[in-house]
Amino acid sequence: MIASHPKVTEELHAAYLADGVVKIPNAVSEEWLPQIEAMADAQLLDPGRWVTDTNPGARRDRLFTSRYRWKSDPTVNRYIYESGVGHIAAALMGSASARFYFDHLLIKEPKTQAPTPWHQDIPYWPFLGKQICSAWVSTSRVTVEESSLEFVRGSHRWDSYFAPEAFDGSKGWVNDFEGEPCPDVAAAREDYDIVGFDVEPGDALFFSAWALHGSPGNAGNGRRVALSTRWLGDDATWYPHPGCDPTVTGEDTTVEIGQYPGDEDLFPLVYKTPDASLREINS
Ligand SMILES: O=C(O)CCC(=O)C(=O)O
Repeated sequence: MIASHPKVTEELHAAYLADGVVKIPNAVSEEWLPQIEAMADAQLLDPGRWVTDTNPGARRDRLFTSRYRWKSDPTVNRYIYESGVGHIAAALMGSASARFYFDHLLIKEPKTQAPTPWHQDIPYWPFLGKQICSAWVSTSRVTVEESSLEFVRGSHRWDSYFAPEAFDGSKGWVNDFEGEPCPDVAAAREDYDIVGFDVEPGDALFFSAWALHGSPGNAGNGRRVALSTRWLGDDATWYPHPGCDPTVTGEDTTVEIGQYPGDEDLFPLVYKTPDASLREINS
């Protein structure tokens, strides 16, 4: 049986399938927001292992990201299991379950010039499958001008797989990928059906890993803190490849290429419908 959730109405589910993105108002209760902000402050002071940073140490004009903290950071760990976003993700993806892949903290200090470049998530990740999504939550009210996200509506259905690009412009693992570069959406916005979402604290943008998205710099005077969590549905399969994120590789798991990633230590099952057996999820 496919997951259902009171916040995922039929209209929202249909919009997710058609557009590749929806906003779920108040997806996350407000108690999480100061905890995420405190975790972000701590990361800026003492960054984790997997960081990108366009302007280290600056209080303005800086895009800082830190990912894969869930095993060591108690706030992120509790958020994954207790915030309920995994359940909503399962319902939107039309899946009976949601396994967790990784967390991604994205901070844009005031007056940050750097946009988050237009990209698809899936080529960065060692998975294939249509039931893979993110839940992006900002701790404060943000408009698109203050760096909320924009999407090319329906791009998750294009069947494209564009080369990943580092958010801070650096060379690195992404360069091992050989393939079609992402189109320059920013240079020809009128050619695309772009939809942007202003958000209130605790709203979540759920979007397919295949959807083309990005965000402008932060023209505002406040820090923008967002936590994006990544979710794997029933049809996800393991697909490590050159140019994908090195946080988790084939050396870390016994899952074989093409198999469902049922590795509890690396990709924990956070939600499943009461009647879903692990056998169903694996088939
Ligand atoms: O927060 C941002 O600027 C970008 C977020 C993003 O690309 C993602 O969560 O996949």
